[in-house]
Amino acid sequence: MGNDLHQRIVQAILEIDEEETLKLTRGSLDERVPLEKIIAALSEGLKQMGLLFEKGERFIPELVIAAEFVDRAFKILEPYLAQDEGKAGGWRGVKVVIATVEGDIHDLGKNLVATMLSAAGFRVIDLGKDVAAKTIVSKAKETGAQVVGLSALLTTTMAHQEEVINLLIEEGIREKVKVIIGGAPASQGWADRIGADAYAENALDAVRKLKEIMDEGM
Ligand code: B12
Repeated sequence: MGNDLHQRIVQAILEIDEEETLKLTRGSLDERVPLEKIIAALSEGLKQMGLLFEKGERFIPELVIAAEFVDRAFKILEPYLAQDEGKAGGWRGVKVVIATVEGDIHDLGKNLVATMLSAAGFRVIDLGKDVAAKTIVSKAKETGAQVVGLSALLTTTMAHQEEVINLLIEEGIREKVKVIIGGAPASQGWADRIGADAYAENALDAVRKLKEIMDEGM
């Protein structure tokens, strides 16, 4: 994607211009801009909204509206994501329970990760947002999931990622389950500290990392 298109998408989001954002998203697809780049531009727009929000230059209702139409833009990309990754095959049967942790209602990033994992052939069980640790762990047990994916976007909720890992240990199933974490405040350092198996900074990275760790475990 030329810098220009990237910048125009970011700008459209900052101006809370749904029509322009969706038009540019479709236009990028027509121009065969790599999906990774379109996703990066849409995510960057939201990230900059977050920074303006922090500075008091944007407000919650604006954040909500922007998040909703960026979600619609992601939905436009969905069928293409499936095409992109579906060819890889081979991952069918690997079950991933994914959720945004308790107290946290941010789910756009988690949804994107779930979509990309499904497209890559993983069997994704999406528990949604604001999900308690015990629900996540009991669902992992019940479904025999080999992977648990945990999203947290707030510094106040990331501790629940650790809580889930501790509960997996308590329930005696930690060895059977790989844990991958993500979300804005998460990092490789945080993953190491809480004993997660992997950290991914975006949805593509999540697919890559999971394939890697499932390979090692096979
Ligand atoms: C959109 C948004 C919202 C929307 C969420 C809508 C929705 N359905 O998700 C709304 C308006 C509801 C919202 C609410 C709030 N928000 Co908000 N929000 C954002 C914003 C602007 C963008 C997040 C986003 O969707 N990004 C786009 C997606 C695609 O990217 P992503 O989430 O990072 O996901 C990618 C990676 O992180 C990774 N990933 C994500 N999850 C996972 C999971 C796994 C398993 C893996 C492997 C990878 C992975 O892959 C994803 C895809 O590439 C961020 C800013 C930011 N820098 O993130 C603030 C931000 C996260 N919010 C913030 C705050 C403070 C809030 C509120 C507390 C505000 C308030 N006072 O009410 C509430 C919290 C409510 C709650 N209890 O959860 C702060 C958090 C600050 C902090 N340090 O904790 C931020 C950073 C904004 C800021 N700079 O101040 N928010």
